[in-house]
Amino acid sequence: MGLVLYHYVHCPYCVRVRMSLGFLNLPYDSRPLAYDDLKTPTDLIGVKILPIMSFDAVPMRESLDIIRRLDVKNKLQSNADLSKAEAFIKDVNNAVHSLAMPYWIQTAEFTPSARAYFQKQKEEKRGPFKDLVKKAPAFKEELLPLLMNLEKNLEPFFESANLTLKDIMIAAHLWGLYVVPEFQFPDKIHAYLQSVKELCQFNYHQDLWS
Ligand SMILES: N[C@@H](CCC(=O)N[C@@H](CS)C(=O)NCC(=O)O)C(=O)O
Repeated sequence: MGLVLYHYVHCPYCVRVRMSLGFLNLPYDSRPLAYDDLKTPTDLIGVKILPIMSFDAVPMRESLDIIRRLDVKNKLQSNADLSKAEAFIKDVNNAVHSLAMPYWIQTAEFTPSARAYFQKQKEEKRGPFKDLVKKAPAFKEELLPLLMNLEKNLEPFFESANLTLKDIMIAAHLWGLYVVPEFQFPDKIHAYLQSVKELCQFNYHQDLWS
């Protein structure tokens, strides 16, 4: 099957698809898009939202639907109840994004025009990035108990001896924090994220340096 993935490097929903492709060992054509490229996604699916996976030239959106379609042998248990992973993501989402956004735009993914576009869009919702950076200690404090609680559920994967889609969802959402200066994951969470990374053959920025 011809697989083409359109994605933003920083986007956790896109990262979960890339991690799943790596875990399932599926070759694909990787197309990282600039954040201010409105035309490519709109031409494909009528709206600007990524990830988009093209299956033999037929485009599909929604990360979990894409992953379920890829996981034909259910190696990721992608049809299981994902509500606990969803709940964790909902809890960490604001702090993760508020911490990471000001630094995501400094990475190689962003051209000057994409950076300006992203900042304008996101500041409308979250306020000036410079204020988010000032509030970083509060966001870190908000995350700590959530990460401590996650630690308790690692066996060594999320409530499981084996990696499942829940781990990919959780790891993809936390991954962006690695770009935040002076943010440190608790040791056990860092080890967990690294083992998910290894099993998924995942490399955050590889597409930009190839
Ligand atoms: N429910 C969607 C969510 C995808 C999503 O929110 N993507 C964001 C990027 S992280 C997006 O493309 N938003 C439109 C934009 O940023 O312009 C999925 O799971 O695929």
